[in-house]
Amino acid sequence: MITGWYGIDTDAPREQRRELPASQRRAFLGWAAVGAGSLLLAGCDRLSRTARVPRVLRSAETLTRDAQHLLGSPLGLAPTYSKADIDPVFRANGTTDPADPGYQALARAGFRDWRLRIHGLVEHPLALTLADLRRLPSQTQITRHDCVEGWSCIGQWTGVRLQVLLDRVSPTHRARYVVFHCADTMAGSGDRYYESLDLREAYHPQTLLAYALNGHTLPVAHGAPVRLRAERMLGYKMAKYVMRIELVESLAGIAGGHGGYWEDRGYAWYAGI
Ligand SMILES: Nc1nc2c(c(=O)[nH]1)N[C@H]1C(S)=C(S)[C@@H](COP(=O)(O)O)O[C@H]1N2
Ligand SMILES: [Mo]
Repeated sequence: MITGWYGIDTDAPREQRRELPASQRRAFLGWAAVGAGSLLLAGCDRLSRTARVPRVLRSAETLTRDAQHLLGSPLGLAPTYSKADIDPVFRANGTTDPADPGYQALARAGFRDWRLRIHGLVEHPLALTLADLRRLPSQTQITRHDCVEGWSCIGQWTGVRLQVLLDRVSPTHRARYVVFHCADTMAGSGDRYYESLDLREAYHPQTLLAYALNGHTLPVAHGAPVRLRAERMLGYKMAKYVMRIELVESLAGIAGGHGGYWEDRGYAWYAGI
């Protein structure tokens, strides 16, 4: 386990962490182009600036995103914390026990039969077991989760960088978004939870598919067997119970067309904090 690169623990071989594949290089150039100015943001209460205003107008949302891209440091890393900062109990929110019978059967069998499908606009579609994921280079990070409802929790997440998986499937040049399809249907609507990121956020070095929380197998309440961690985003972006990942050119054809279960109900798609 090597500590310190990006302030993150990782056991990825050094050469893997240094060399940017072409796909990531594209996203990286975006960060590198923006440069200095991050100090301006230091010390602000990030949560109170954004978290209480979920219903951002779509135009204002674009403005927020562009401003953050301009002000962000080249890598735009979310803050990381020490072990002493970890909250003893990580609050669970939204679905905490999916009712879907297929999911429940998978959970009863310890997710042995679960397969993570990665498909859509990719050269090499994949289906991975949990054991496959655990064999890939892992990354551990202690971060703060900010829910739009106004609470936060600090926890330690371990998983595989989404970047590692994307490099294996090779998104085609048409792919622009990564969609996460979840196992749970939401009370009331009966619609399935889903979320999406653009490639820039998907290739971000802190974006993980996490299978452990605070050193333990991810509990069902927090999204077993894997959940997304997109550390620069609000909590609702971090899809739990991920069943398949789809690369698409446009979000228009999926569910309500706004890129996520809550987005289809008026929340901002770009939920950067
Ligand atoms: N599949 C799924 N993912 C989800 C949700 C959900 O209801 N279903 N809730 C979201 C919200 S609003 C938050 S704050 C976080 C909560 O994650 P936690 O239960 O680990 O705290 O998950 C997000 N991801
Ligand atoms: Mo949330």
